[in-house]
Amino acid sequence: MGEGFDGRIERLRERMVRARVDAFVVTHPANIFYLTGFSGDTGALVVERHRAELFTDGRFTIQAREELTGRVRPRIVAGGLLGAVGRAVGRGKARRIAFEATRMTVAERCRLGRAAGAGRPAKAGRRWVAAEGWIERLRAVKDAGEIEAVREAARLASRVLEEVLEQVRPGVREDELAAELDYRMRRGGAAGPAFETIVASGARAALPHARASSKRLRKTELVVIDMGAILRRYCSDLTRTVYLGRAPERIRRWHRAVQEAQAAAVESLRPGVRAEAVDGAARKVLRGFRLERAFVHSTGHGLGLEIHEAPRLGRHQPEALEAGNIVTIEPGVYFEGVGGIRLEDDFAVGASGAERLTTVRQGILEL
Ligand SMILES: [Mn+2]
Repeated sequence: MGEGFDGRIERLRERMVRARVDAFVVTHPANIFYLTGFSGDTGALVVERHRAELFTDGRFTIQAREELTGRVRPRIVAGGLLGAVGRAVGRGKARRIAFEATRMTVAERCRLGRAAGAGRPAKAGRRWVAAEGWIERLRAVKDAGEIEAVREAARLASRVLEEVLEQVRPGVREDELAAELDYRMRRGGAAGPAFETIVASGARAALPHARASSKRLRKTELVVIDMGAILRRYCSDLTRTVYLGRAPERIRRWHRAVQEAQAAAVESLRPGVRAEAVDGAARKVLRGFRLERAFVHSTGHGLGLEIHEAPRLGRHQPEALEAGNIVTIEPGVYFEGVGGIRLEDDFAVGASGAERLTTVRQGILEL
């Protein structure tokens, strides 16, 4: 895939050099996969300036040998993983050792520090550096293989939603539809849904993160369907809102507002634009409809190996977008006791604009 795993580790090393860090203990599974290709759920990667080792246990001996195609060496340990990692870095020459501060519990951090210092006087000058987002920032810029993987995941989710729209009618339960969506995604090759599939109807559609319930759909209700697939390890994320019947003018206006807000945000997508400006573009349109108070979340988020990752398209996000970012654009409006409307598609940011990866039809869906 693209530059390959060793190239990704080299870019992490450039970041380590800038921070004068000698070793980096990587514990977040998605980050370990991104840097090495190892997909086991138990592992710790130690990246030093001139070598990288993946610590895991005996259950993963074969898998590590098969998946580590780059220069990363597997190291099979018995007993506590972080203890072994701590002892190894404690024996080495590394003075400044970074760890993933947002991915480790306080107890794990203590275990690591104790093991590094065990049996010897505290090494003069050793410092633990709390790194935040170093690898996540690399992951935000996708290579061609990653973009293709998300494109396929987006196409699969889109096709499945189009198929299941035929079953969206009064009388069917929310959780039946969610199960049907999940089943068809798996039949289509997905490892599973990228998150718990949302089917929220009637007043429940006002809850942006509602869980599919046993409620049955009824005529003249809004139904928000938010779903995504994990395919070849990459996620997609897609939302459409259905109206059961012929939508009254008020609903049409809300839908038009959300669709125009989405279009304005998509129009603004290009390298160099600030993430908060993309959010602002959607918000401005909704303000024009006097609906800004009904928009209770941010405009979108990056997606890739995880369903929510950098960059975040919300308020107070000054960082600039880059070619290779993949983001959702998903404005919505929500009215307590009435329902809600959200539209969400996935986009790859390219040099001259955005490519839409999701392929479901747009416009108001009256079923
Ligand atoms: Mn989303």
